[in-house]
Amino acid sequence: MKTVYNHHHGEHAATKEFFRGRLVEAFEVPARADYIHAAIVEARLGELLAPVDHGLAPLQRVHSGAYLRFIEGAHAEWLALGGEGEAFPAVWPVRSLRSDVEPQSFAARMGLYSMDSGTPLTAGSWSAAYWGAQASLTALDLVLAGERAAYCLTRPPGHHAGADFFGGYCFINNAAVAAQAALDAGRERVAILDVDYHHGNGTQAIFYERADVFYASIHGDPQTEYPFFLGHADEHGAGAGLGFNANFPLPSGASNERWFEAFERALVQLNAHAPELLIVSLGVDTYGGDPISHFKLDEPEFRRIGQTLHGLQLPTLFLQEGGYATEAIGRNVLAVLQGFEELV
Ligand code: OKP
Ligand code: ZN
Repeated sequence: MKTVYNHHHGEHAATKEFFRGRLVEAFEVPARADYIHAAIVEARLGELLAPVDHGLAPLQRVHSGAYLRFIEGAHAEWLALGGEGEAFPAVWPVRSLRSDVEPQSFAARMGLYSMDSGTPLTAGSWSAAYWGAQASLTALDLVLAGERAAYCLTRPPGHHAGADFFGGYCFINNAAVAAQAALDAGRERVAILDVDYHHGNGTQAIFYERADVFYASIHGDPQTEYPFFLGHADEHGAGAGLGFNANFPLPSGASNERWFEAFERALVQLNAHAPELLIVSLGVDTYGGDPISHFKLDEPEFRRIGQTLHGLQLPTLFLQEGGYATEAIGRNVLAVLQGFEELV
């Protein structure tokens, strides 16, 4: 399997993030992608390619122009105001406040365009996220040209980013950008399967009222797990999209048996939609040793995920999302990809 590697990922290098009201060492760090890169090279998974620049247009198909312009210039604005290091939002237009008028204040716009304070915005965030989307599009091109599968190795992740907000370490929703690009290239039915520990609220929201993209996610129950405010089992889609969204929340600490039970149920629904393309939001923070998540998967389970996905017989695009047990992340991702390729 070929990998498209976002060689700009290291430009997004936060040192700190907010956690329980305190600044702590960042979890979403460049070493994550470096470990995956090393594992892929060592295992000779396949060729590594650089992203081809597809420009802003495919990002604008998913994200608002105002949001993209803000993110691109935000860190420079922060510096011009005398800010140092990472910028964080601290005020949000929640219920009863207006989000239809864009204030002039930088602090206000940080809140308008975000969902949490846990996502440090750094000098290189835009570049890393932009090239991550380009890497996703380049990997999609491989699959559209006939490759059975491709892997996009990128960070920061994407699935929490909405049409006009960042959050959950995410700025550009790579899965949504790729799905929309596949539709724009003539595919009619795309499925996104999100196996990250966290619900992909951004991806769900972007396609919630649409019948051309089916979204299914297996994740920690939002009653106790981030992103808390979306990802419940009763969210089935709306309007034309009714029946095109399927959530499988599991309690924190759920056994592997329960995880695979939910996975199989998600695949039954996915197959029923007869997608022409499968996009996998591949988070491996479901690993038992993950520092911020609470499932128990390990290498054999990751290999089984890959094998099972291979059995769907669909052109498949793997996009990297979460996974914060840095030293184990390469091994875990490789297990999925090798399981898919049945190099076992
Ligand atoms: C991104 B992805 C831990 C608090 C949780 C948000 C988690 C975002 C996960 N410091 N912060 O879905 O892996
Ligand atoms: Zn996650």
